Amino acid sequence: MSTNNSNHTRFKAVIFDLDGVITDTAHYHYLAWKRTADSIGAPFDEAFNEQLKGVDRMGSLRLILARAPRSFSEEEQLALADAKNRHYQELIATMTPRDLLPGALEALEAVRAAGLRIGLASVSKNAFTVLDRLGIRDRFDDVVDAATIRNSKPHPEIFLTAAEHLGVAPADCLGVEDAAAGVAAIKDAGMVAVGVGSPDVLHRADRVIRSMEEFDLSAY
Ligand code: B16
Ligand code: MG
Repeated sequence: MSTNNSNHTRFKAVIFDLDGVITDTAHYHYLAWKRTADSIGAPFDEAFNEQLKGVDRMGSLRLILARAPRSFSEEEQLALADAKNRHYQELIATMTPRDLLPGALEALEAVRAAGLRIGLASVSKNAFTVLDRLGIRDRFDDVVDAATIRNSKPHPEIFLTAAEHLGVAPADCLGVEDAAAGVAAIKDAGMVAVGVGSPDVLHRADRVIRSMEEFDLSAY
């Protein structure tokens, strides 16, 4: 465990992704999309799911439907997205503070101890519910409301919005992401990117750590 309380950092803010960084809701998204995809005969597995990380709900559905055996009307698409979201909400309703990923809380504490601002950049419209279930909403100076974001990751909009809300220049922000689309969003926002996961997937990240337990503010 190398999470570090050092004040030696050149950054003024850290902006975290939620799914896959703070908690493993990525798995719940997978389960909910898998059931939807199975119901319409569209192929779906963990590898394909990787492409959906950081992509908003309708964008994810479009990627799934591109592999489905028939086309779907707009009305059918909305019904499918709604069914997925209801299933996802059933799954996250069971979450507790025990669902914080190892090292996530320590990372938030280290950033706070170093006197930096803390933001959350999740395109999930369920992010506030998840933060409340985890009991950590008040640890963020700003949580971007996904409903106000027009462009999903990999577009940099959500990270730029978080920086603006925090009153910090993008160049002074460190972004933390588990998805390739999210790392691209951080880099295109002009920030330094920490990837959490595999270097093969997160090749645009400035540094990749295997888990949040390796997060070290003084390493960048
Ligand atoms: P919702 P992030 C993203 O959150 C997920 O990675 C992505 O898989 C999901 O489709 C998206 O949120 C939308 O979520 O359906 O709850 O609005 O990675 O930006 O925290
Ligand atoms: Mg994520």
